[in-house]
Amino acid sequence: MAEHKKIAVLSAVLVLVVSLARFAQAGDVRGKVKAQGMRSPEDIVVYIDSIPGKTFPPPVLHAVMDQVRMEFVPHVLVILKGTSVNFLNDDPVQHNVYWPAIDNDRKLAHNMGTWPQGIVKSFTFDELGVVPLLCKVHSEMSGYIVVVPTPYFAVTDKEGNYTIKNVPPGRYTLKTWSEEAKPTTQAVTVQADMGTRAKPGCNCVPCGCAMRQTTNVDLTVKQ
Ligand SMILES: [Cu+2]
Repeated sequence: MAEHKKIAVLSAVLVLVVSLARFAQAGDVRGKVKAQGMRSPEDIVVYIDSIPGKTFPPPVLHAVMDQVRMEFVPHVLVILKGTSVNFLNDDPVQHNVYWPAIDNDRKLAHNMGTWPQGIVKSFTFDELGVVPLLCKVHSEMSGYIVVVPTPYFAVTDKEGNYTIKNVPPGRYTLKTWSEEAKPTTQAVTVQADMGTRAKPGCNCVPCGCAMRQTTNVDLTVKQ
């Protein structure tokens, strides 16, 4: 083959590969978590476990854990490792924030201090695991921060529904964490969708909705 023809063929292949990569877009992983023997399927963390060879820069925006009406809000906050959390106090009384351990490691215990309404204190979570939040002023208060290794996570709603958005095609390990149930693990494959699910009436350039697909994974957790 003449040199210029080879170059032309290679260029065509390259254009095709680039276009395919553009079409193999991320999809959503969603489903329902059944909570056996538990009061509620709410506040269960569902996340994709560490992906070999992949690291994720933490978000610039801080996550927020509020204290309002004598409760940690949200009750369960899930974040990517390295994320900073702003701790707020929205009550007219002083609150404290401390954790006695991270993933049962007492060396990672920390006391953020006690402060009045309107003050914000930040902490960056560089260790993976479950951070049980407590308040030294109000012993009945409790909340959780769950630090996970990927940005692909969700927390279930009251009915146990969850949606993990924008997961690139690949094979992953889906994990759950909940205050009451034992952790579970489940393999999941997110397939590249080449545009076979166009919505009726959708002009898919440039909206791209046809490339989006949903992988359904229902889970069961037990105490
Ligand atoms: Cu308090």
